[in-house]
Amino acid sequence: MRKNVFWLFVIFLVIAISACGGGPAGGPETEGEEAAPAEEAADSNAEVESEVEDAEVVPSEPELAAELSVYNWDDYIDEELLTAYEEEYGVEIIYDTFASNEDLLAKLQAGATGYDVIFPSDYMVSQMIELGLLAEIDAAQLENWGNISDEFKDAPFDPGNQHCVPYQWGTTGIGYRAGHPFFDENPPDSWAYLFEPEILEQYADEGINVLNDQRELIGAALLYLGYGVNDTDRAHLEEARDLILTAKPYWKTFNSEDYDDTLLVPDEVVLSQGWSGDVATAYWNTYEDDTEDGNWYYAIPSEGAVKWLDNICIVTSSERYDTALHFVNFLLGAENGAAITNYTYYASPNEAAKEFIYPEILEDDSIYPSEEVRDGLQWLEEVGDAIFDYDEMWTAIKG
Ligand code: SPD
Repeated sequence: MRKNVFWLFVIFLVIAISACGGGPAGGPETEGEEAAPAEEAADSNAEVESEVEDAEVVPSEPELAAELSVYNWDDYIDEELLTAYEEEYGVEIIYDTFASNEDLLAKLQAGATGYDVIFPSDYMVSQMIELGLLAEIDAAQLENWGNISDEFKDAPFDPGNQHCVPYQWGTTGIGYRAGHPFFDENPPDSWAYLFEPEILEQYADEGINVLNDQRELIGAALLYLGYGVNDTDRAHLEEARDLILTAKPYWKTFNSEDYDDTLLVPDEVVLSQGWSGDVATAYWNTYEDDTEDGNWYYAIPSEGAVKWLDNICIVTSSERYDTALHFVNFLLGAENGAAITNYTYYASPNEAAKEFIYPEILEDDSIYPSEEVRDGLQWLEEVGDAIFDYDEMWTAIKG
């Protein structure tokens, strides 16, 4: 009788152990179910059986979650691409937009969860890495990684692309209304056209917009004053703040979100600090076949300007990491990279995409400036604790 109880106990134990080894991983419930790594089996037969089960369930594509939450700059992707991904892979994309790197950071720092894929710029990537907000990736393992030009890999803000991959790049300059009598005579090739009252007086009543972006606007003021865009000297930052406060009464709007569509195209302003692709969008959205021209031109000021690279990253708190990575790889496809640029008019770091990008975009030197021009531009970098001074100046500027 005692022997029977012993064997019953052994049978119970074997069943219990094999039940543990063959079950699904206890991963987040939103990610697709994945096979768990084989537990150590009670005997060699159980081990072989467990391996066979695993071999049968490992999919050639990762199993994808039902949803993916993507948080991007406003108007920064052809939404048909999102639909294409949804239809091809059965993943519903929850899409939301932000207006600046600082808004994105504030949202994540405020504890927003649920975002999977985000698109911060260069300097913000390093800040977010330090804050532990970005998940690690192995970019080299992505099937489409080879499409990205070497020029944009391994940037100082994310050595070895351990967290992000390049998305789009561009410059920050001045957009101005073509055919305007003052600009016909005086193309605005200096930040003076944004900051000098005696110049601003010539067209302020027709509307001027500046980017609602603290690093970009303070950076432009620093350049005009002869300093670098990453200056951390408090006295220089105060000078930049004062220059901005003097010019501010001449400005109509602070808008970096939808200024191309709401201000430039409908002629609500005649001059705007702007990002290359947004001004190009305004140009092409006002293009007339008979004149073979659009209404908005772009200039890079002689004192220098910012060049920037936006990136695709996965947030640390993502519960759908495999799906996020799958989506990142999808965006790096050659034709998908081209679809993004053909929609946004920003330059693509995707070399393989060039074959599919419209020639008029590739030939437009306001979108793809010459190497010589690019060499004269500056990257925005993280400024360490001086960010508190920048914040203080920004509060005074916006107050
Ligand atoms: N409309 C989309 C604009 C995206 C621009 N990103 C620019 C970042 C520059 N610091």
